[in-house]
Parts: sequence; C-alpha cells; structure tokens
Amino acid sequence: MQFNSSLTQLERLPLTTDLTPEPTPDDGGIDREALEAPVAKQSVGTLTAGEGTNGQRANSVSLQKSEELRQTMLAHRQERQILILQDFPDPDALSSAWAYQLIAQQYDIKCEIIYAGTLSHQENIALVKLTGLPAQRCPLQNLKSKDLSSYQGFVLIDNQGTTSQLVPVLEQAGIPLVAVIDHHSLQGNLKSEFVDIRPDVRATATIFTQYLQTGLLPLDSTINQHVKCATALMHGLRSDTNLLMQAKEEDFLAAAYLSRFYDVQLLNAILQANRSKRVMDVIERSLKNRIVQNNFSIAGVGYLRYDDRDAIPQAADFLVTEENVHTAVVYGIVHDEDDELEVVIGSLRTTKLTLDPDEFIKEAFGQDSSGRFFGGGRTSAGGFEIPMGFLSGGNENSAYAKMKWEVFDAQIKQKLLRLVNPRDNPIQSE
Ligand SMILES: [Mn+2]
Repeated sequence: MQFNSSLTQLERLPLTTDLTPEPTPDDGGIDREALEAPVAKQSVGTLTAGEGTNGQRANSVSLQKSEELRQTMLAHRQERQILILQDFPDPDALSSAWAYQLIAQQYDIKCEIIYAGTLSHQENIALVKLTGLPAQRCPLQNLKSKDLSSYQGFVLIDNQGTTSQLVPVLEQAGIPLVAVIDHHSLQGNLKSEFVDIRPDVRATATIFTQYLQTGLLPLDSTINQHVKCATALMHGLRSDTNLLMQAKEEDFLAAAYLSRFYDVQLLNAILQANRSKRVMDVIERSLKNRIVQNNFSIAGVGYLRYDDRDAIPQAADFLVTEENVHTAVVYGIVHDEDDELEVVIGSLRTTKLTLDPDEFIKEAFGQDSSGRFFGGGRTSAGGFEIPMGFLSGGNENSAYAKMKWEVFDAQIKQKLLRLVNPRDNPIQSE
C-alpha cells in the first residue's frame, strides 16, 4: 500500500471495460450443467498465451487446481462453511473470499466471511462499503459463544491459520478444514481436503481470477455483483503486487482478464480514501523514532489503539521511500480494550530483491514455545505478532507502561540489528 499520489500515473492508463456480454442463463448466470462438467480447457486461452515453460506449468497447475476445487465443492453441496481471513484482512484476502463465496453459491454452499480484528486501513473500509463486500467482523468471544454445529467446514483464504485467532476455536469444535487457498510460503502442516498454496504467485486474487477464468464462475459484466467482485479482485491484486510492479506473468494475465469486467471509477473511489489523523500521528512517530543502519530503517511507535493497527504497515510503506533505505520495519504495542490484550505488531517492507521478508522475520524472531513462528511474509512485505501474555495491561500506571515499552522496544531492536549488522551499535538518525 502506498500514498495515493503515487497512483495517479497508473490511474491515467487507459483501461477498457467495454466487453460485449455473453448470454447467460436466467438463474443469475448459473449454468447447472456446466457445474457437473470438468473445467473447460478452451476457456483459458489467455492462460496459455505464455510460450515459456513457466507459463505452461502455471497453466496446468491452475487447471488442475480449478478442477480439484470444483470436485471439492461438488462433494460439499448444500453445506454451510465459514471462511476465515487473517485478523486484519487486506484487499487480497477480502476480494478472494468474496470470489470463493460466489463460486460456492453455485453449489448451494452458504459461506460466511469472517475476521477477528478490524478493517483498520481506510482503503479496506472503503472497499467493503463501496462494493458491499460481504465480510463481517467476528471477535474471538463472539465465535466462542456461537453455535457452530450448523457449519460443516471452514476455509482459509490468503492465510494458513497462523494469522487468525479464530482457527483454534473451529478446530476445537471439530469443524473440518475444507480448503486452504493462499500465496504465502508454507507455514506448516495443515490437514485440509483441498490445498492450493502457491508462493510463486504474487496474490491470492490471481489464483481466484484463474479459477473464474477456467470456468468455475464465468464473469458476466451485466451482473452488478460480478463487476464489483472483479473490481475488488483488481484492487487486491494491485495492492499485493505494489501496483503490479512485483507482478509476474500470471498476475498480469489475471489483471488483463479482470480489466474486461472491473469498474475503473469504483476502484478510483476506493483508492481515494483518506488517512485518519491518528494514522498520520503514527507515521509522524515512526519518522521521529526511526534509526537507519545499513539501509534498514527501524522504528518503534509505542502504544496504539486496536483500530489503528494498520497505521503500522502504512508507516513502513512510508519509511521505505527514504533515500538509501531499502528495508523498513515498524512495530508497536497494540492494545485491545475489549479483551485487555496486548500484542506487539510489526510490519516489514523492502525494495531489496534479495531480501526474503519471510526468512528475515523467521530468522529475527524465531518461534514460540509451541514451535509457531511469530510471523512471516511474501515478496517485499512481511509482518509479525508477538503476544504479550502475562505482561498485558496495567498501563494505567504510566511508569510501568513506559518501562514495558522500553523493554520490548530494546528487545525487538536487538533481534533486528543482529541481522542488519551483527557488530555495530545502532546509530540514531537524529
Ligand atoms: Mn495476499
């Protein structure tokens, strides 16, 4: 994610939405016979456009996975499923889940899209409001008190369960994991009926666009919901690829397909959303507190409200734009007033091609006592979450709160600087 001003050039590119709609059956575009038929190979013409072996391999993987997903959906007709997004979902997760829901609808599978945290980025709030995207906040306590017996399965999208508090509740309730669709590096062993994890693809929205394209749900530009979902997928794809700068052939092909259906004006409206004052304040703190060493910019921003959590990646996005900085890490203590819970949240952004955020974060922070990593990443971006457990709360005592922040701040800096520069002491940028 980046500042709006940097978008203007791309926004001016001519993008067409004029596609002659194909005739569709009366029941909202659902062709019952087509559901029974294996995915049609001829419908993926653009996927085979690549002559290289990579293009061909990608094509055969997407065809095979589409077919597997179709079989999985057939086997779960008329069921109810819960789609779990990361606690703070991004456009890639939100749009992909919506696409899953629309595909599943054809098989009479009812899906509820939920996340435990909040939509803290102004663009995400705009995305959900302006497209009517059917995702709902479901805090941990709400899920715990919910009768889960009517759900036959849950699905993880754009995550592998490590970034959601909700997964353990579903596991304990004995609800089976039906599908995992993600593009992050493999986070561990997952027992799922359907698995499509492709770390070489830059966005989950690309994977879902391929599902649509291979015939799991042929998009129709006369159906309003399809246009909105295509717009959401375009936003997800762009935001996970740094406006296509990190996009690979498959992502471009997916974007090309979506360009026939998406609504340019709607996407523009989503991108126009402004930052709140509190987000601006966090960016200011990150600027003041940053230390720059070996082209790394590291900033602790202290305490933040739960709803402002997304200010952290936005601050990292900003710090990485400084001259001579290739990697920025911003972190703070996020306080959830409802649950008296505190967690250290951090974000990494890098423009250095040889730096793997996933490896870097795993190496810097290691694992917790149960062997779970505190975070991970994808190309150019990563994040971590360190629960504060017993040390949570007690912040009415400001001396204690200050001391606690200083300890965490020092510890995180030590761990990061060990990798940034094994010997030297941090140099203050002021
Ligand atoms: Mn993603």
